[in-house]
Amino acid sequence: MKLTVDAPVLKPDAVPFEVERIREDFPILLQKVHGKPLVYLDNAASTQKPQVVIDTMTRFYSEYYSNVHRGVHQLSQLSTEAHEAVREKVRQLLNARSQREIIFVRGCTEGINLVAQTYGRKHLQAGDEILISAMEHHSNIVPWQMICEEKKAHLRVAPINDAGEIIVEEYEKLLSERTRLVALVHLSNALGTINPVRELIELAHRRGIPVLVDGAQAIPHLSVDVQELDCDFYVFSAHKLFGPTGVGVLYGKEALLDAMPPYQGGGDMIRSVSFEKTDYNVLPYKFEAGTPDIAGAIGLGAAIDYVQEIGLETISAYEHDLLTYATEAIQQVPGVRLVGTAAQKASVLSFVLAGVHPHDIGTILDRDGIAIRVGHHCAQPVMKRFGVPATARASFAFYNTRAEVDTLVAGLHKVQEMFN
Ligand code: C6P
Repeated sequence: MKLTVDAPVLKPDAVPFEVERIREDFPILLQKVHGKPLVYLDNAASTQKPQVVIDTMTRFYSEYYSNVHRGVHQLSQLSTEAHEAVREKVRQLLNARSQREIIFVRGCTEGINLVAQTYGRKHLQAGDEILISAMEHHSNIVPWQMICEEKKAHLRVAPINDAGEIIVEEYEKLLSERTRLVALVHLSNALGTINPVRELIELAHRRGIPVLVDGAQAIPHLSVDVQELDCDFYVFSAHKLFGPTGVGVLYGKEALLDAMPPYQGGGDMIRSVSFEKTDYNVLPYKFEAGTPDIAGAIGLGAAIDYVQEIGLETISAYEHDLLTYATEAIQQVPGVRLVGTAAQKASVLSFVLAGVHPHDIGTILDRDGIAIRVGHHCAQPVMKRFGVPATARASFAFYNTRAEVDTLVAGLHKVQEMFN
């Protein structure tokens, strides 16, 4: 059976997408690997950086570097302004109501841990439940297991079908009067499934249960509106959005964040400190202890500007076309089985090749300059669900081309010939 994917199509009035022009913005794409032009198809692990992000961070360090929120001197004023301007860019990107709802964290993983250790610690009691899905990344499993263990609460898991879609009726049945929070991935890194998060959130809200959405993979591919989704928390990492490593964002509804205890203690998160008592700072600073990753945040700002200039709808449409092309092309390779065949997918092609271990696929493709990820993708329960120890995963960004897909498919034919 040939799989096709349903997703957005280019609007007739959309600006034509000049991928070759776009590629010139990413210096690393000119690299050769083992003497072959780099074909970078590991974007779900991390994306490459446009020159403007690199330059913006260099300018910060060479022209106005200083700590933030602490100095009256000019450099500190400039760096504080630049840092806080990014908070506003993130607010606009997510369409959050207020900058107070935008917390800078180290990344998606820290954002989820923050919610587990503050909201979870405050609200969970013995016998309570946290509901996740069977397609979560370890980052959206382990923090909940840790807090559940501490509080003697239970982790419940909504099952997925053979295509890699959450079974909504089963999910609904698992929403109980003991459920204190639902945590779901927006776009699966291991399967490519786009979850119907709006619908899943509404089902939880009908029972008064808040929902955290793991947006690690969605943010570079889909236009996200937290007010429209009505999610209670949304997390993502800058490095998957063409920005630097070391910084990410936790969005939370103001009322929830306000009622949560702080995460870490230290500088910046306080209003006043004495040995007897500490008063905490207002949002968002209450959750930002210590010197933040200032350069990282400034780089994220440049990445957001870059992506928004192209437009997330344009990006989604281009990538949908590329994924459709790749999905059809890869199925021409004898012995390929796709893992993750949801009707709604984006940017990820996970597969196995009969008689070949995924690590061999990855190693052989690398010799031809093709970078994919092989392994469990930090989603071991997903591998177990599909009865495979690992998969090979090609993951796309808007700078990838049909010609690169052809190179991947040719590489897979070569692997197939070598092993069979
Ligand atoms: N997935 C991948 O190759 P961090 O590491 O905090 O930036 O992101 C964690 C994370 C959380 N949720 C999802 C759905 C993810 O895909 C990831 C990161 C990478 O698939 C690295 S394991």
